[in-house]
Amino acid sequence: MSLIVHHLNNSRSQRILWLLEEIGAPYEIRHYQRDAVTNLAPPELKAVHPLGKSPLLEDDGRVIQESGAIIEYLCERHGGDALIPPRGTDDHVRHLELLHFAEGSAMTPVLLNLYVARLGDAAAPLRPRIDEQLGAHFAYLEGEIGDAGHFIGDRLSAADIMLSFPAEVAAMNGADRYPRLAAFVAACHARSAWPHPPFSGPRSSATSWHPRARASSPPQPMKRARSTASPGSRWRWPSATMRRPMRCCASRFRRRTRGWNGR
Ligand SMILES: N[C@@H](CCC(=O)N[C@@H](CS)C(=O)NCC(=O)O)C(=O)O
Repeated sequence: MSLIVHHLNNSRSQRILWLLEEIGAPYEIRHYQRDAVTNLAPPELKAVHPLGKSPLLEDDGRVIQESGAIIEYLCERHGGDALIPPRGTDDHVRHLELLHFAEGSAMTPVLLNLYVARLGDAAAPLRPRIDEQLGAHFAYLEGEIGDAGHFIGDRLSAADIMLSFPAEVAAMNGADRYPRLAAFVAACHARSAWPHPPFSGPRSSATSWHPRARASSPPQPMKRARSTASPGSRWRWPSATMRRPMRCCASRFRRRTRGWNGR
């Protein structure tokens, strides 16, 4: 039985699709659409895992949650060894840190920013600390990219894949302040394995993200989500971040989504 990715549109699950394409493991996608108003995941995801979040990976009946764990699991068991530096090396330790930094640290100020923006002016007392933390985490990542354009050594690693999401947030909010992260994001988007979403527009909904993947439940056309952009914040939303990869195929497919405010 092949791997199944429970994939929510406009979500961090894109990293799992990217990794699977990089390692060439066969997989199926089960598609879930965010609610048009709340942008939350549909209740059907709770039937797969009690938290009802994506990504979720199913392998022979076992359901694995948490992007970093899924990525380590796939690298270990499904042909991604080359994306992890050899154990016992300094690079391996650095890789471990950065792989977990993506969800364990970098996403905290990003999500805080997302949530407090809903408070409008009431968020003002929190804003300096959140902005400072966003800046600190992104500046740290900017400094961790090597001259070869990767976080570890001179080739793509699983940490690169995990960090692509916070790097997109940084690049969308300050390409001038984070030129290395911006170049890194551009290089990620240029890889042939990067998952472009063909079903974000009016094209046939039976098409999955990637020609190699089989769509076992076809995606529904995306509905227009309510915009929740914060007038008080100088940071742009992760929604903008998630629109970035969609722009890759904007010439081919008209984009119909706006204002992703999902978690
Ligand atoms: N740390 C988790 C985060 C999972 C998560 O929060 N996923 C979001 C999408 S990016 C989600 O499913 N949100 C929908 C909801 O909370 O209803 C991971 O990386 O797997």
